[in-house]
Amino acid sequence: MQIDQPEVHPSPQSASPEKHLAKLASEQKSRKKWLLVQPTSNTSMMVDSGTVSMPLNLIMVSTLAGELFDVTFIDERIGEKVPRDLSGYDVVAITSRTLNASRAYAIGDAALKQNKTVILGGVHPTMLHEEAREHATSVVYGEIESVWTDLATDVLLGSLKDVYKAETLKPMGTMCRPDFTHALAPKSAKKYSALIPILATKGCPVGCNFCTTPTIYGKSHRSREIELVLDEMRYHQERLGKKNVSFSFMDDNISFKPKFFTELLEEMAKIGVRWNANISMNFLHKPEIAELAGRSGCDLMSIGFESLNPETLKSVHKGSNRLDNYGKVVSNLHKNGVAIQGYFMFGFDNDSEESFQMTYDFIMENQIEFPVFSLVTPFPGTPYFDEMKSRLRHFDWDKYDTYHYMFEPSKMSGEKLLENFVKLQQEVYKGRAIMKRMKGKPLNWVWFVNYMMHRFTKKLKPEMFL
Ligand code: B12
Ligand code: SF4
Repeated sequence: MQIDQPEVHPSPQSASPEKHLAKLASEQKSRKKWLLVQPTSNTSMMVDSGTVSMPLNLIMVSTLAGELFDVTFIDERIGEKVPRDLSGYDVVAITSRTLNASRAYAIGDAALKQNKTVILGGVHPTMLHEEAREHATSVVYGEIESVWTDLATDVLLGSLKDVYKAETLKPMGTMCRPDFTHALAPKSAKKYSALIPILATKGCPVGCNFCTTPTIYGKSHRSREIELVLDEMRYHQERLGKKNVSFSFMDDNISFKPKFFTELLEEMAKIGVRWNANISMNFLHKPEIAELAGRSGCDLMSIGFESLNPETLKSVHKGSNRLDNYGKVVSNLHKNGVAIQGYFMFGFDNDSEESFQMTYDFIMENQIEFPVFSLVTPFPGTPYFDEMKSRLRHFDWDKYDTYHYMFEPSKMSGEKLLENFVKLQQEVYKGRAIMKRMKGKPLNWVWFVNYMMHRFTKKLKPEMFL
């Protein structure tokens, strides 16, 4: 299928597309009704259970849609239900990643049957827009902000294209500040984590071959003006009546541009917020960066160590990870009171049974507070998926949650992989191992996470990952 490029609609001669949209919107007899849905997944693992984070992706959709249309926001992960009868809505807009794509498609199909306009967006529909289009009227490729004027205009004109893909990405400074009103309206919103999602940058040019970000946003790395990020933080401080509000950066790689990152942190240090972020290790081995992170209120950094095997790091093009820096990164952050959520992946061709022991030793020696283990999952649309497609055991999207066995690695049988995968998790979350890793750490929610993981990992069995 050809991807339609956004076209400029016939409009009053001199009117810009934005003015044309404003005019059409003001001519609506009554505001169209949009139902926005965050579907849940069928995964049995701890992905959509417990406290979930506020979905910034759908919040950005509701921020834009809410300006022109009436919006109802449903997040199935916090127990809200999509009504069977959709007669109260004109448009059903659904966000989807791979692990919840089958549920997103079921909602899309049900809405199409009731003659609703269905819009699918998010990582999975972006990567597989032809597949997604079978369950929707239109698919949005990538971020909504860059196609919104065309999409909203077409909704108002009642003539939608198959796919909306921006020719150019908008500068982040022109994007609206997220409006949480719709997401926080239902009573069940109290089930969301208290961390406020925020974005300072988008994109990541590192180019790991298993990641969708370089495919969607290419080599671009955009950032907001620092003052806009601080403004948003101050807004939440005022709204909540306290200084130490905790923010969770949703950026792909917030530290990619060191100058921007350090300037942002220097300013954040002045306003007294707390924060955590996903981060790549590119310059975290420098003591002054760790000092600045601690001083600016960082509680936790989520770091993709991915593997202790240099061959594996090379094979996935994770150029930002240098094994000889791993220990330095951890000790620098710890010295400054920053806890570490360390991500480790298994199942690569270069992995052997030894890889598990090496990872265990690294975690224990370095007292990683919150280790997270996953099985390598080639996601559709990534170079890794193309490379591995013929070896994949299934294309059941429900199992693309990074906790399912995807292919047999070349140096180990599938049974050995899963056996060791379960054993490692149980070992690092044993009572004694927790005490050793957490020795001297402040009594806070990280202890609680360890306790939950202790209970969860005890029940794990290799067959649960099949
Ligand atoms: C921060 C983050 C997290 C956070 C927060 C997740 C959350 N609640 O949103 C945490 C750490 C909790 C997390 C968990 C997981 N994550 Co994550 N995460 C990300 C990351 C880095 C940023 C997501 C984000 O919020 N970006 C900011 C928002 C504003 O941008 P956006 O999501 O791209 O949304 C825009 C567009 O997609 C579009 N859009 C989105 N939805 C819709 C809907 C409509 C109708 C329209 C029109 C447009 C539209 O407009 C949005 C606004 O610009 C992405 C990478 C990425 N760039 O997507 C990975 C990513 C989404 N995660 C990924 C994975 C695998 C996971 C986990 C399965 C990991 C795990 N095993 O636990 C879980 C799954 C959680 C879940 N239930 O979905 C994968 C998903 C791959 C895939 N094909 O599905 C990604 C893409 C990273 C990768 N490997 O490539 N994640
Ligand atoms: S460093 Fe992280 S965000 Fe960047 S390409 Fe690699 S996995 Fe994706």
